[in-house]
Amino acid sequence: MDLSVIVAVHNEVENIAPFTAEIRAALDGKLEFEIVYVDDGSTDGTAEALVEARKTVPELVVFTHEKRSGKSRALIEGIRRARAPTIVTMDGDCQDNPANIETMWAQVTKSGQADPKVVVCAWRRNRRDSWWRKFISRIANRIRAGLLGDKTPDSGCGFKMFNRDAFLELPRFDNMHRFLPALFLKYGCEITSVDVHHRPRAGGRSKYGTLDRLWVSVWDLLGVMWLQRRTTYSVVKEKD
Ligand SMILES: Nc1nc2c(ncn2[C@@H]2O[C@H](COP(=O)(O)OP(=O)(O)O)[C@@H](O)[C@H]2O)c(=O)[nH]1
Ligand SMILES: [Mg+2]
Repeated sequence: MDLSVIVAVHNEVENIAPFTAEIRAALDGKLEFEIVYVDDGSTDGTAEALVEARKTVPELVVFTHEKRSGKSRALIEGIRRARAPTIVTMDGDCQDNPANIETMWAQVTKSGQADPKVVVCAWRRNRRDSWWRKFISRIANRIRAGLLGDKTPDSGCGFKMFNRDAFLELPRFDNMHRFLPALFLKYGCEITSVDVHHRPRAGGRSKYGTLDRLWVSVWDLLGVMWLQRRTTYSVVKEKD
């Protein structure tokens, strides 16, 4: 298998059928893949919709959390259970376009095969959210880039491709998904961003209040700055 697509969702019932079908259509015949959904304690019938979608999307694997545990935890559990060496994470609200997976795959496999050190981040230049959401997110991205040196213009974007083992080396904590470029860099990976197509939310509602997200991010930022200073990474070679 080449690629595991990981989608963490909370209350996205309307988006399950269209998005799983769209991912399948984008990859079918091009790559060997699976689509791993982690339903994070949804209360709107998301889990049932996923079971239903499995009838027409045989590559779909579904996990559920009994209790809502947050997006990072859901992504971690999905990635841990993924079967392919390369992972792509996507939001489950149909805003990310599965057609862009190919562009990211081309970056990761530039050397002829999937490079475990390459991390590809999506860059939503034409982001289709409210001006307020875009404004707050631009500030958050700039602060992260300035304080962490994460070399990523859209670090908060949930659409990213990377090596599974490289991810499982990283320290794990709630909200880590917003800091992946900074963490990967510290662990010897190389980061690139590619332009992607972004779309308005197809159905359902956004799960985050903007100001509480910003506030939580300040706290997390301090933690990641500490982690950066306390992380040493070295390449180990066995002597002949
Ligand atoms: N697993 C999990 N996923 C979540 C949670 N909150 C949001 N998500 C998912 O994260 C993705 C992006 O969320 P969204 O509300 O659209 O955020 P926005 O795009 O920044 O407005 C969607 O797939 C959501 O279902 C959560 O608590 N747990
Ligand atoms: Mg969204």
